Amino acid sequence: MTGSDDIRLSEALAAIDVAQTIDALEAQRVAALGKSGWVSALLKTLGGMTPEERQVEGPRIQGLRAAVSDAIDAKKAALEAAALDAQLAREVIDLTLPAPAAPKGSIHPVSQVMDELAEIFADMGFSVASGPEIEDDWHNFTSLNMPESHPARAMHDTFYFPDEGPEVAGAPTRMVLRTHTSPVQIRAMTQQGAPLRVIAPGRVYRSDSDATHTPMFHQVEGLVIDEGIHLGHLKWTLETFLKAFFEREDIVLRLRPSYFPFTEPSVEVDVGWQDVNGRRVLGGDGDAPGHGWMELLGSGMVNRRVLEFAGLDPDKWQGFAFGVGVDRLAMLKYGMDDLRAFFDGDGRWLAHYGFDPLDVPTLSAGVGAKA
Ligand code: 2U9
Repeated sequence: MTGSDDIRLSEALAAIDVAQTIDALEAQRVAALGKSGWVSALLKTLGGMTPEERQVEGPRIQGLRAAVSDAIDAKKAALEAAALDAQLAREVIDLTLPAPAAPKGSIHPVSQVMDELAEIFADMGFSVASGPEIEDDWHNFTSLNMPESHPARAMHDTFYFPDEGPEVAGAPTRMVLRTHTSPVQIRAMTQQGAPLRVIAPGRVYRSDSDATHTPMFHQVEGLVIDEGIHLGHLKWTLETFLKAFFEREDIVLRLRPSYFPFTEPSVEVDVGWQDVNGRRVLGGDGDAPGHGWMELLGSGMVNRRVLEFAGLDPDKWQGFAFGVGVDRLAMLKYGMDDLRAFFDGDGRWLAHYGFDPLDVPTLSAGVGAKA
């Protein structure tokens, strides 16, 4: 008995040793340790033995079982390691090959210009503020010196929400889609106080639609509040901003008196342009022959009443503010001629006018590096 079992064991171990696959190994496990396997059959004989016989045969048969089982485990580990080695050898990556073409998105010119503006104004100590696009009447109009009956309200072509909104500043207020980003600066003044330097870029809404107007467009407004602020600070800031943005030193500004309810005095800002091969290019003195002026920005000294609405003492604090259309800035700088294409989501337009996502605007590298 013992001798023939030893032969079967060495045969089984030899078969396990030469097994080349997990399936072949499994066949060996079933032949020895499966329900009808020869080791299982030996284990079943233990029940019919005397205690004395069992004391001898028990450890011997268990030894056979352990020898087969250990050999199978060791061979299985070796086969799996060999399979992994083979897979790793197969899947080796050739780093000298060019990267495969991947689908690539692009940065919309509006986002690009907003990033450029944030970079330019950060360099002058401004932070970027944001606020809700659904505004209450008080923040969008009243606090900006446009009471209920003010004609400027009608000029804003406002989208009103039908229901009455919450109480603001002690009176019920209607909700609107903000018509400008000015309420963002009102909130910045009430929350942060003075001194203050912020720009507020974002979407604004007016019920107006033609070739040069879309119901949603983008603005950036800027606000500086400090002691002793005057129009000279305003002019220097806008000049510095426009020179950095258009990447030309010969930007010339012309300030014209104007009217906005939130600024007093108010000035409209024109930029000089010159004719280069039939195209208007910004730069140069607009009064020279072949040159002209283009209206670009609105601005002014913050109205005393607006400072009071925001909780600041107008005898201590003064400020200037300005506003400009971001879409217009993008068109002027990057040469698009139809505003409506900005919002069509046309992949070909985006591929042509979009920017490389990895090309982040920095002042040191030039804010408008084109993809
Ligand atoms: C506060 C006080 C004053 C922001 C200003 C303008 C003038 C202006 C237009 C430019 C083109 C809007 O996009 S546009 O149609 N904006 O002319 N904006 S002053 O004045 C402020 C803002 C906030 C607290």
